[in-house]
Amino acid sequence: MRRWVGIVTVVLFALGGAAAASAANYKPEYKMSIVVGPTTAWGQGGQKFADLVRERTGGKINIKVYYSGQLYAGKQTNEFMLIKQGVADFALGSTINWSTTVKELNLFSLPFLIPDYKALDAIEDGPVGKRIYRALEEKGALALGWGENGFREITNSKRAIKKPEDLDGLKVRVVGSPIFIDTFKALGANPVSMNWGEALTAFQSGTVDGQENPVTGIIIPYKLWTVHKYCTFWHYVIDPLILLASNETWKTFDRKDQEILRKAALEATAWQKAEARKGLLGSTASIDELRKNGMDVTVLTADEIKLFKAKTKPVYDKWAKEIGADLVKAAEEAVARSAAPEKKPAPKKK
Ligand code: X2X
Repeated sequence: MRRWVGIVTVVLFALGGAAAASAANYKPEYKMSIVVGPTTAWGQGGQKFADLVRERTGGKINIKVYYSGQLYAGKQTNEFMLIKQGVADFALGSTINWSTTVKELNLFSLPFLIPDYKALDAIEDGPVGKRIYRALEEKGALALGWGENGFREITNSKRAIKKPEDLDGLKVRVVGSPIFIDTFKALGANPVSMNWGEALTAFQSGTVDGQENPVTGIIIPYKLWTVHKYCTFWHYVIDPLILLASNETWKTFDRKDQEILRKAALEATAWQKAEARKGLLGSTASIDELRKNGMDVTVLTADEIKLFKAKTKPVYDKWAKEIGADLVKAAEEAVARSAAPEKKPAPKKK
Protein backbone atom coordinates (compact mmCIF):
# COMPACT_ATOMS: atom_id res chain seq x y z
CA MET A 1 0.00 0.00 0.00
CA ARG A 2 2.75 2.39 1.08
CA ARG A 3 4.58 1.55 -2.10
CA TRP A 4 1.53 2.40 -4.26
CA VAL A 5 1.05 5.71 -2.52
CA GLY A 6 4.69 6.42 -3.19
CA ILE A 7 4.42 5.57 -6.88
CA VAL A 8 1.22 7.57 -7.30
CA THR A 9 2.83 10.55 -5.59
CA VAL A 10 5.86 10.38 -7.85
CA VAL A 11 3.68 10.09 -10.98
CA LEU A 12 1.44 12.98 -9.92
CA PHE A 13 4.45 15.06 -9.10
CA ALA A 14 5.99 14.32 -12.51
CA LEU A 15 2.75 15.16 -14.35
CA GLY A 16 2.27 18.35 -12.38
CA GLY A 17 5.86 19.29 -13.04
CA ALA A 18 5.48 18.68 -16.78
CA ALA A 19 2.33 20.81 -16.91
CA ALA A 20 3.99 23.60 -14.97
CA ALA A 21 7.07 23.40 -17.17
CA SER A 22 5.05 23.54 -20.38
CA ALA A 23 2.90 26.42 -19.11
CA ALA A 24 6.08 28.27 -18.25
CA ASN A 25 7.26 27.68 -21.83
CA TYR A 26 4.16 29.19 -23.34
CA LYS A 27 4.81 32.36 -25.27
CA PRO A 28 3.26 35.62 -24.11
CA GLU A 29 1.83 36.08 -27.62
CA TYR A 30 1.02 33.67 -30.46
CA LYS A 31 0.81 35.13 -33.93
CA MET A 32 -1.92 34.39 -36.44
CA SER A 33 -1.50 35.40 -40.08
CA ILE A 34 -4.43 36.55 -42.21
CA VAL A 35 -4.03 37.90 -45.74
CA VAL A 36 -7.13 40.09 -45.68
CA GLY A 37 -8.59 42.74 -43.37
CA PRO A 38 -10.86 42.55 -40.29
CA THR A 39 -14.09 43.54 -42.11
CA THR A 40 -14.24 40.17 -43.91
CA ALA A 41 -15.83 37.00 -42.48
CA TRP A 42 -12.39 35.48 -43.09
CA GLY A 43 -10.78 38.02 -40.76
CA GLN A 44 -13.57 37.70 -38.22
CA GLY A 45 -13.26 33.90 -38.24
CA GLY A 46 -9.63 34.26 -37.20
CA GLN A 47 -10.54 36.65 -34.41
CA LYS A 48 -13.28 34.33 -33.22
CA PHE A 49 -10.75 31.50 -32.89
CA ALA A 50 -8.37 33.75 -30.93
CA ASP A 51 -11.20 34.90 -28.62
CA LEU A 52 -12.47 31.37 -27.92
CA VAL A 53 -8.96 30.13 -27.14
CA ARG A 54 -8.14 33.05 -24.86
CA GLU A 55 -11.40 32.58 -22.97
CA ARG A 56 -11.10 28.81 -22.61
CA THR A 57 -7.46 28.79 -21.54
CA GLY A 58 -8.00 31.60 -19.04
CA GLY A 59 -5.64 33.85 -21.05
CA LYS A 60 -2.81 31.31 -21.08
CA ILE A 61 -2.88 31.09 -24.90
CA ASN A 62 -3.04 34.60 -26.20
CA ILE A 63 -3.34 34.73 -30.00
CA LYS A 64 -2.93 38.05 -31.79
CA VAL A 65 -4.36 38.29 -35.29
CA TYR A 66 -2.13 40.07 -37.81
CA TYR A 67 -4.39 41.22 -40.64
CA SER A 68 -3.70 42.25 -44.22
CA GLY A 69 -0.57 40.16 -44.53
CA GLN A 70 1.45 42.07 -41.95
CA LEU A 71 3.54 39.00 -41.10
CA TYR A 72 4.93 38.13 -44.50
CA ALA A 73 7.64 40.15 -46.12
CA GLY A 74 7.22 39.85 -49.86
CA LYS A 75 4.72 37.60 -51.53
CA GLN A 76 1.51 36.30 -50.00
CA THR A 77 2.40 32.92 -51.46
CA ASN A 78 5.16 32.81 -48.80
CA GLU A 79 2.59 32.56 -46.00
CA PHE A 80 2.95 28.81 -45.64
CA MET A 81 6.69 29.17 -45.01
CA LEU A 82 5.92 31.42 -42.03
CA ILE A 83 3.89 28.62 -40.54
CA LYS A 84 6.42 25.94 -41.35
CA GLN A 85 9.15 27.94 -39.66
CA GLY A 86 6.96 28.85 -36.68
CA VAL A 87 7.27 32.60 -37.44
CA ALA A 88 3.48 32.52 -37.53
CA ASP A 89 1.98 30.07 -35.04
CA PHE A 90 -1.41 29.96 -36.74
CA ALA A 91 -2.99 31.04 -39.99
CA LEU A 92 -6.48 31.06 -41.38
CA GLY A 93 -5.53 31.05 -45.01
CA SER A 94 -6.45 30.33 -48.58
CA THR A 95 -5.40 27.09 -50.21
CA ILE A 96 -4.34 29.21 -53.22
CA ASN A 97 -1.64 31.05 -51.29
CA TRP A 98 -0.14 27.81 -49.97
CA SER A 99 -0.44 25.84 -53.22
CA THR A 100 3.04 26.83 -54.38
CA THR A 101 4.42 24.88 -51.38
CA VAL A 102 1.82 22.12 -51.06
CA LYS A 103 1.02 21.05 -54.62
CA GLU A 104 -2.07 19.01 -53.65
CA LEU A 105 -3.84 22.28 -52.76
CA ASN A 106 -4.01 23.16 -56.47
CA LEU A 107 -6.88 20.68 -56.58
CA PHE A 108 -9.31 23.44 -55.60
CA SER A 109 -8.00 25.66 -58.41
CA LEU A 110 -8.65 23.14 -61.19
CA PRO A 111 -11.01 25.08 -63.44
CA PHE A 112 -14.64 23.95 -63.18
CA LEU A 113 -13.97 20.82 -61.09
CA ILE A 114 -16.26 21.78 -58.19
CA PRO A 115 -19.66 23.01 -59.35
CA ASP A 116 -21.45 23.65 -56.06
CA TYR A 117 -21.26 23.61 -52.27
CA LYS A 118 -22.46 20.03 -52.04
CA ALA A 119 -19.53 18.87 -54.12
CA LEU A 120 -17.08 20.92 -52.08
CA ASP A 121 -18.41 19.56 -48.79
CA ALA A 122 -18.14 16.01 -50.15
CA ILE A 123 -14.48 16.63 -50.94
CA GLU A 124 -13.60 18.34 -47.65
CA ASP A 125 -15.46 15.90 -45.41
CA GLY A 126 -14.35 12.72 -47.17
CA PRO A 127 -11.09 10.87 -47.90
CA VAL A 128 -9.83 13.62 -50.25
CA GLY A 129 -10.00 16.16 -47.43
CA LYS A 130 -8.04 13.77 -45.20
CA ARG A 131 -5.34 13.40 -47.84
CA ILE A 132 -5.06 17.17 -48.13
CA TYR A 133 -4.64 17.39 -44.33
CA ARG A 134 -1.92 14.73 -44.50
CA ALA A 135 -0.08 16.60 -47.26
CA LEU A 136 -0.10 19.74 -45.09
CA GLU A 137 1.16 17.86 -42.08
CA GLU A 138 4.03 16.38 -44.08
CA LYS A 139 5.00 19.91 -45.04
CA GLY A 140 5.02 21.16 -41.44
CA ALA A 141 1.51 22.28 -40.49
CA LEU A 142 -1.46 20.81 -38.70
CA ALA A 143 -4.88 21.50 -40.27
CA LEU A 144 -7.58 22.18 -37.68
CA GLY A 145 -10.65 23.03 -39.77
CA TRP A 146 -12.13 24.07 -43.12
CA GLY A 147 -13.32 27.64 -43.53
CA GLU A 148 -14.26 29.31 -46.79
CA ASN A 149 -13.51 32.31 -48.95
CA GLY A 150 -15.98 31.15 -51.60
CA PHE A 151 -16.58 30.71 -55.32
CA ARG A 152 -14.32 33.13 -57.15
CA GLU A 153 -16.36 35.27 -59.54
CA ILE A 154 -14.86 37.73 -61.99
CA THR A 155 -15.20 41.54 -61.91
CA ASN A 156 -13.80 44.16 -64.28
CA SER A 157 -14.11 47.76 -65.37
CA LYS A 158 -14.40 47.21 -69.15
CA ARG A 159 -17.30 45.00 -70.21
CA ALA A 160 -19.79 42.30 -69.24
CA ILE A 161 -18.24 38.84 -69.56
CA LYS A 162 -20.73 36.40 -71.10
CA LYS A 163 -18.53 34.27 -73.34
CA PRO A 164 -14.81 33.41 -73.38
CA GLU A 165 -14.09 35.99 -76.13
CA ASP A 166 -15.13 38.75 -73.75
CA LEU A 167 -11.92 38.02 -71.81
CA ASP A 168 -9.72 38.68 -74.86
CA GLY A 169 -6.78 40.87 -73.90
CA LEU A 170 -8.35 41.81 -70.56
CA LYS A 171 -5.69 42.54 -67.95
CA VAL A 172 -6.71 40.43 -64.97
CA ARG A 173 -4.98 40.42 -61.59
CA VAL A 174 -4.46 36.90 -60.21
CA VAL A 175 -2.69 35.49 -57.15
CA GLY A 176 0.97 34.54 -57.74
CA SER A 177 0.18 30.88 -58.21
CA PRO A 178 1.07 29.46 -61.66
CA ILE A 179 -2.18 27.58 -62.31
CA PHE A 180 -4.02 30.92 -62.41
CA ILE A 181 -1.63 32.33 -65.00
CA ASP A 182 -2.22 29.21 -67.12
CA THR A 183 -6.00 29.40 -66.76
CA PHE A 184 -6.30 33.04 -67.74
CA LYS A 185 -3.87 32.69 -70.63
CA ALA A 186 -5.97 29.77 -71.91
CA LEU A 187 -9.00 32.04 -71.76
CA GLY A 188 -7.25 34.67 -73.86
CA ALA A 189 -6.81 37.19 -71.04
CA ASN A 190 -3.62 38.91 -69.98
CA PRO A 191 -3.04 37.76 -66.37
CA VAL A 192 -0.78 39.67 -63.98
CA SER A 193 0.06 38.30 -60.54
CA MET A 194 0.32 40.53 -57.49
CA ASN A 195 -0.45 40.53 -53.77
CA TRP A 196 -3.95 41.46 -52.73
CA GLY A 197 -2.82 44.73 -51.12
CA GLU A 198 -1.09 45.84 -54.33
CA ALA A 199 -4.04 44.73 -56.40
CA LEU A 200 -6.35 47.16 -54.61
CA THR A 201 -4.09 50.07 -55.60
CA ALA A 202 -3.86 48.76 -59.17
CA PHE A 203 -7.68 48.68 -59.48
CA GLN A 204 -7.91 52.25 -58.28
CA SER A 205 -5.30 53.53 -60.71
CA GLY A 206 -6.79 51.40 -63.49
CA THR A 207 -3.48 49.72 -64.36
CA VAL A 208 -5.34 46.40 -64.38
CA ASP A 209 -8.87 45.84 -65.67
CA GLY A 210 -10.21 43.01 -63.59
CA GLN A 211 -9.81 40.39 -60.88
CA GLU A 212 -11.47 37.24 -59.54
CA ASN A 213 -12.53 36.79 -55.91
CA PRO A 214 -15.51 35.58 -53.89
CA VAL A 215 -18.59 37.76 -53.52
CA THR A 216 -19.30 37.67 -49.79
CA GLY A 217 -15.65 36.89 -49.01
CA ILE A 218 -14.04 39.84 -50.80
CA ILE A 219 -16.14 41.70 -53.41
CA ILE A 220 -18.73 43.00 -50.93
CA PRO A 221 -16.47 43.76 -47.91
CA TYR A 222 -13.94 45.54 -50.17
CA LYS A 223 -16.74 47.35 -52.09
CA LEU A 224 -15.23 46.43 -55.42
CA TRP A 225 -18.13 48.20 -57.19
CA THR A 226 -16.18 51.40 -56.57
CA VAL A 227 -13.60 50.18 -59.12
CA HIS A 228 -15.39 47.57 -61.27
CA LYS A 229 -18.78 47.89 -62.92
CA TYR A 230 -19.10 44.31 -64.20
CA CYS A 231 -19.39 41.04 -62.31
CA THR A 232 -19.89 37.58 -63.80
CA PHE A 233 -20.93 34.57 -61.73
CA TRP A 234 -19.18 31.63 -63.34
CA HIS A 235 -18.15 29.53 -60.30
CA TYR A 236 -14.91 28.59 -62.04
CA VAL A 237 -13.08 27.66 -58.84
CA ILE A 238 -13.84 27.66 -55.14
CA ASP A 239 -11.41 28.85 -52.54
CA PRO A 240 -11.53 27.01 -49.21
CA LEU A 241 -9.74 28.38 -46.18
CA ILE A 242 -7.93 26.16 -43.69
CA LEU A 243 -7.07 26.95 -40.11
CA LEU A 244 -3.48 25.83 -39.62
CA ALA A 245 -1.17 25.51 -36.66
CA SER A 246 2.58 25.32 -37.07
CA ASN A 247 3.84 21.83 -36.12
CA GLU A 248 6.66 23.60 -34.26
CA THR A 249 4.22 25.48 -32.06
CA TRP A 250 1.70 22.66 -31.72
CA LYS A 251 4.10 20.30 -29.99
CA THR A 252 4.73 22.85 -27.22
CA PHE A 253 1.08 22.79 -26.07
CA ASP A 254 -0.06 20.28 -23.46
CA ARG A 255 -2.79 17.77 -24.33
CA LYS A 256 -5.58 19.64 -22.64
CA ASP A 257 -4.78 22.83 -24.48
CA GLN A 258 -4.47 20.97 -27.78
CA GLU A 259 -8.01 19.71 -27.20
CA ILE A 260 -9.23 23.26 -26.50
CA LEU A 261 -7.50 24.54 -29.65
CA ARG A 262 -9.02 21.78 -31.80
CA LYS A 263 -12.54 22.47 -30.58
CA ALA A 264 -12.22 26.22 -30.91
CA ALA A 265 -10.89 25.82 -34.46
CA LEU A 266 -13.84 23.66 -35.50
CA GLU A 267 -16.32 26.11 -34.01
CA ALA A 268 -14.68 29.19 -35.51
CA THR A 269 -14.32 27.67 -39.00
CA ALA A 270 -17.91 26.33 -39.01
CA TRP A 271 -19.15 29.81 -38.11
CA GLN A 272 -16.91 31.43 -40.72
CA LYS A 273 -17.99 29.02 -43.47
CA ALA A 274 -21.67 29.70 -42.75
CA GLU A 275 -20.99 33.45 -42.93
CA ALA A 276 -19.26 33.03 -46.31
CA ARG A 277 -22.35 31.27 -47.71
CA LYS A 278 -24.86 33.80 -46.41
CA GLY A 279 -26.68 35.55 -49.23
CA LEU A 280 -25.42 32.99 -51.74
CA LEU A 281 -26.80 29.61 -50.72
CA GLY A 282 -30.50 29.50 -51.55
CA SER A 283 -30.64 33.30 -51.67
CA THR A 284 -30.07 36.12 -54.13
CA ALA A 285 -29.29 38.67 -51.40
CA SER A 286 -25.67 39.07 -52.43
CA ILE A 287 -26.52 39.54 -56.14
CA ASP A 288 -29.13 42.09 -55.09
CA GLU A 289 -26.53 43.91 -53.05
CA LEU A 290 -24.10 44.10 -55.96
CA ARG A 291 -26.85 45.42 -58.24
CA LYS A 292 -28.03 47.92 -55.63
CA ASN A 293 -24.51 49.28 -55.65
CA GLY A 294 -24.58 49.79 -59.40
CA MET A 295 -22.92 46.62 -60.61
CA ASP A 296 -23.94 44.98 -63.87
CA VAL A 297 -24.22 41.32 -62.81
CA THR A 298 -24.23 38.39 -65.25
CA VAL A 299 -25.10 34.91 -64.00
CA LEU A 300 -23.97 32.35 -66.56
CA THR A 301 -26.16 29.38 -67.44
CA ALA A 302 -24.78 25.83 -67.34
CA ASP A 303 -24.51 25.86 -71.15
CA GLU A 304 -22.61 29.14 -71.19
CA ILE A 305 -20.20 27.79 -68.56
CA LYS A 306 -19.41 24.80 -70.81
CA LEU A 307 -17.64 27.10 -73.29
CA PHE A 308 -15.28 28.40 -70.60
CA LYS A 309 -14.74 24.87 -69.34
CA ALA A 310 -13.78 23.63 -72.82
CA LYS A 311 -11.18 26.38 -73.20
CA THR A 312 -9.53 25.57 -69.89
CA LYS A 313 -9.49 21.79 -70.38
CA PRO A 314 -5.75 21.67 -71.32
CA VAL A 315 -4.94 23.52 -68.07
CA TYR A 316 -7.01 21.02 -66.10
CA ASP A 317 -5.21 18.08 -67.71
CA LYS A 318 -1.75 19.58 -67.20
CA TRP A 319 -2.37 20.39 -63.55
CA ALA A 320 -4.13 17.12 -62.75
CA LYS A 321 -0.75 15.45 -63.39
CA GLU A 322 1.07 17.93 -61.13
CA ILE A 323 -1.44 17.44 -58.32
CA GLY A 324 -1.49 13.66 -58.65
CA ALA A 325 -3.84 11.82 -61.00
CA ASP A 326 -5.23 9.56 -58.27
CA LEU A 327 -6.09 12.45 -55.93
CA VAL A 328 -7.85 14.26 -58.78
CA LYS A 329 -9.73 11.08 -59.68
CA ALA A 330 -10.86 10.64 -56.07
CA ALA A 331 -12.09 14.25 -56.07
CA GLU A 332 -13.95 13.76 -59.37
CA GLU A 333 -15.64 10.68 -57.90
CA ALA A 334 -16.66 12.62 -54.78
CA VAL A 335 -18.15 15.32 -57.02
CA ALA A 336 -20.06 12.75 -59.08
CA ARG A 337 -21.39 11.02 -55.96
CA SER A 338 -22.52 14.33 -54.49
CA ALA A 339 -24.56 15.00 -57.65
CA ALA A 340 -26.25 11.59 -57.70
CA PRO A 341 -29.84 11.63 -56.49
CA GLU A 342 -30.07 10.40 -52.92
CA LYS A 343 -31.25 6.82 -52.65
CA LYS A 344 -34.49 6.65 -50.76
CA PRO A 345 -34.75 3.77 -48.33
CA ALA A 346 -37.08 1.06 -49.62
CA PRO A 347 -40.56 1.44 -48.16
CA LYS A 348 -41.21 -0.94 -45.29
CA LYS A 349 -43.55 -3.80 -46.02
CA LYS A 350 -46.54 -3.87 -43.77
O1 X2X B 1 -5.38 37.51 -53.02
C1 X2X B 1 -6.53 37.08 -53.14
O2 X2X B 1 -7.14 37.13 -54.22
C2 X2X B 1 -7.19 36.45 -51.94
C3 X2X B 1 -7.40 37.50 -50.90
O3 X2X B 1 -8.43 35.93 -52.31
C4 X2X B 1 -6.31 35.35 -51.47
O4 X2X B 1 -5.60 35.47 -50.52
C5 X2X B 1 -6.29 34.10 -52.24
